[in-house]
Amino acid sequence: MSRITLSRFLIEQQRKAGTLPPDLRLLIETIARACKAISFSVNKGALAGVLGEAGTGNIQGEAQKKMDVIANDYLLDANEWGGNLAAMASEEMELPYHIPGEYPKGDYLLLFDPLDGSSNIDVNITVGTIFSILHNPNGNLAPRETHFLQKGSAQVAAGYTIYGPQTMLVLTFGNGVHGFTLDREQGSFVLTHPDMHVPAATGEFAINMSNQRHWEAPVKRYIDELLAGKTGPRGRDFNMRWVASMVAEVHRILTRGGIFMYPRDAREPEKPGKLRLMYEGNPMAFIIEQAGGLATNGQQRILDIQPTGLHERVAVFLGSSEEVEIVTGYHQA
Ligand code: AHM
Ligand code: MG
Repeated sequence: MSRITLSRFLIEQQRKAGTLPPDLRLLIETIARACKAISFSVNKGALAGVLGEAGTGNIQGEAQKKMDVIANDYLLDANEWGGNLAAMASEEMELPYHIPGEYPKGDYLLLFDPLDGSSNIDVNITVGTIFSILHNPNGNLAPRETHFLQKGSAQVAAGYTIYGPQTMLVLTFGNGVHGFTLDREQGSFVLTHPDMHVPAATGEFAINMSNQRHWEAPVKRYIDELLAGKTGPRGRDFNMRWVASMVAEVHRILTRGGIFMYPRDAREPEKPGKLRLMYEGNPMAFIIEQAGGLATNGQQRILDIQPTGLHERVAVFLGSSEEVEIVTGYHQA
């Protein structure tokens, strides 16, 4: 059978009545094109002079890498003229980016973390791009910030691109999760991982253990039980991985199961965690749920949280359903 490129996959989905509107298909193709450009820059690294610090900070007060800025610009440039968007919002920009007056507008909103895990870029470890697509409740008129503040359950599509040994695009528009590998010779994404599924059971967890002393009691209890191994309450050994790139952790979980956690901690008690709801929590929760896993903030389903700010944080517990249920249950106890 001939290879199914991203374009063919999307066109075939569009033909299945109602599953994928044409303007959403074009938007996904445009995002994929921008991610291809990011992939080539990431791959060139020092050869293209794209490693190191940008010398600027973002709205979260984090130092930006050159590649954070480059990836953000690629996504803005590729998407501003396509006619499918009302506006964009990025982890790297304080305010929404409105489509310049000379271009036609569409009624979608695009949100992204242009280079997730960017602390890894200079040491040649996997990074990624995460994106989320919403309808603009204001139609194709310029949205206000409040129009972005929709629950994750309202997302029409979400995905990520992982820049690892292979570049892959993993996508959902509410119809399962599908993975495409970039064929560099042909310049196209090819369907290699249809219907990705997170196994319900796992023996692998991911958390930054160096923060252990700052965690809340339910998280301490859960991790203590995993670490106790065969002789503890779980009666078996668990293995740990921590890449410090959420995209890499989620991709591993989609491939072989696992649980990923970034809990709230006592270092910044006013913030419910490190990760951002709109750019990381919601799109990854949508993908994980579509693949049969679960995603909560310990209290509730991430996709049910009503956002109150574009850059708000969220505690994240996601992955294999049996484990996410246990740690979420400990928060209710
Ligand atoms: P970033 O979007 O600024 O790269 O930050 C998010 C990243 C996640 O990819 C990863 O899970 C986490 O930060 C790692 O944090 P830590 O350095 O505390 O382990
Ligand atoms: Mg990130």
